[in-house]
Amino acid sequence: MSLNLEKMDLPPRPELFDFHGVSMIPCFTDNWENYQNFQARPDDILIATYPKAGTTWVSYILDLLYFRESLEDRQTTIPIYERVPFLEICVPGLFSGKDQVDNLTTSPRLIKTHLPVQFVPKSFWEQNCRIIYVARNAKDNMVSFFHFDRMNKVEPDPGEWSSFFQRFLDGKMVFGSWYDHVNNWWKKKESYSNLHYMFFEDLVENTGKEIEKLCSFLGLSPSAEEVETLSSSVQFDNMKKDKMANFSTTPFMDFKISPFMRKGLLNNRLIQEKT
Ligand code: PPS
Repeated sequence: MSLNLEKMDLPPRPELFDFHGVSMIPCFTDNWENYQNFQARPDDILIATYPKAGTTWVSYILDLLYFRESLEDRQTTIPIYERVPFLEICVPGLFSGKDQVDNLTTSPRLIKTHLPVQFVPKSFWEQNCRIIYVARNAKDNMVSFFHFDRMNKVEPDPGEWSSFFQRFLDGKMVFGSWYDHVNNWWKKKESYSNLHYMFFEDLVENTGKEIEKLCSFLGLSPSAEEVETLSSSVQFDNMKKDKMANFSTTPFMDFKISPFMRKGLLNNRLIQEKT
């Protein structure tokens, strides 16, 4: 089933509820049974993050690494959220990320998730799939999440900054506590070796080096020139103006309130340097 967002009749903003100890909203739990039974393939690549930690950026890099040469119009005609489907998302009767993944014809399949590690369908572990986890510092992650919840009409109402800030500290966010998320994924590295844990800040500071590390994990060996070209095509300004990467094609995001790609800066580090 392809994603027909034009037909989407927007419901009121959802409320958070507790789901097996994690705050969630229905569009990520409605399809729980189905996506828990997802059948991964050994060459599937899962891109996992806490929301707003660089999912789109890493998805875009991987998509270019695998498909830039072979599928040239892919980058100009298919939005990134269809190239790299969001496994757990579902609007019953309209679309499901799991169906989108099942219908992918490309290989490897690139799959996005924000699930905390304990919610990842077991088949990914059984198939020993490659998993890339991206973590972002709490402050920038929280600020990005706040502006995202303001502009994304299918997220809970963020309210005022002060109450949002407290909720973030309390872990009452969609997909739960930032701390539990980054920490439990970090611990998973001890028992699961096919997990590449990377940091948003490193990607900002030295994109080429992080792409090289990614390639080494993925068993790819692009030339230095290819890495350089890729690194410049995925810089913030390029992605921000790319309609297929900046989410401007989604009707439930109000870009008059905030763009999806706001800053892409190391706010935290800039502040630290000034003080
Ligand atoms: S989502 O909705 O959870 O999938 O969002 P996600 O893609 O994880 O995170 C969005 C933030 O990542 C920033 N971003 C980038 N920063 C720098 N360079 C590049 N190329 C880039 N691509 C995405 C994006 O701007 C969001 O951060 P903020 O701070 O809100 O700008």
